[in-house]
Amino acid sequence: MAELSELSKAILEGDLNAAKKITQQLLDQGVAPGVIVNDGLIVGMNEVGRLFKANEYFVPEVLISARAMKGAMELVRPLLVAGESSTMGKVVIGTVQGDLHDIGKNLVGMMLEGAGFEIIDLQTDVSPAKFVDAVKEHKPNIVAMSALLTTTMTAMKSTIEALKEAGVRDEVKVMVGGAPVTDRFAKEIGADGYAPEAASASELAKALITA
Ligand code: B1M
Repeated sequence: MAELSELSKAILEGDLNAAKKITQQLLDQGVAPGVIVNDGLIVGMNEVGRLFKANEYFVPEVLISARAMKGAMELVRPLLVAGESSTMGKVVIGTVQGDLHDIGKNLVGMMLEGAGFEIIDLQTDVSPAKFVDAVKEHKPNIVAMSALLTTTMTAMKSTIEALKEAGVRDEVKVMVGGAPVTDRFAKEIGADGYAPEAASASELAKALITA
């Protein structure tokens, strides 16, 4: 029997093959995809973050762990997104300018997709102008921004300002999230909503489009 703790360990050790194998075993054992993500993958990645902060891990180790996490997430993805099939609405999602962290953003995208939203993923390091262009081109219901750095979360404000300047701010709801982002910060910058993690991001998106 595979254990969630073994999966966390595989992420911590950046062992892609083990991470994929254990994830598949857990799925075969009937462990829910959400439990695999929250109690296995994210637990491992949080430990990576702790070691990184303590200068015990460096960027290469973190990248290898991130690669293992992504590989495992690809196995969970089809199950997370196999939810409602009807289109709830369209979401343009991206990690803000200057920020290359995409694991949380991808997870949020998967949860939204699973909740029935169509996702247009602008990937990482997305400039305010690129968000504006995507809103004009795709006419989404929601713009979803992720930031993992205290130095890049300010780009969320610049993006909202750019949406205003382009005259499209009132055409979309803006939701924000990521480790350094708070509800208070979201209110300060004029976002419509903040979610602390991926599951509540999906609930927030549903609430925003019915508001
Ligand atoms: Co970086 N990094 N990193 N990193 N990294 C953090 C964020 C950090 C906290 C590590 C630390 O010091 N403990 C720190 C930030 C400190 C700060 O700003 N206060 C940091 C730093 C400093 C850096 C660099 C500057 C390091 C350097 O080069 N010296 C550099 C910056 C590069 C850049 O972006 N310009 C850097 C680089 C990297 C890697 C490239 C090596 C790699 C990213 C790989 C990748 O994403 N493809 C990396 C990683 C992996 C991390 C940690 C270890 C893990 C992040 C992660 O994926 N977590 C991270 C430490 C940590 O968070 N524990 C760290 C798992 C993920 C599922 O969680 O992304 O928080 P998270 O997403 C959650 C929620 O936040 C929320 O839902 C998700 C699921 O529950 N959420 C949303 C996220 N977006 C949302 C959007 C929403 C709603 C909810 O609505 C739209």
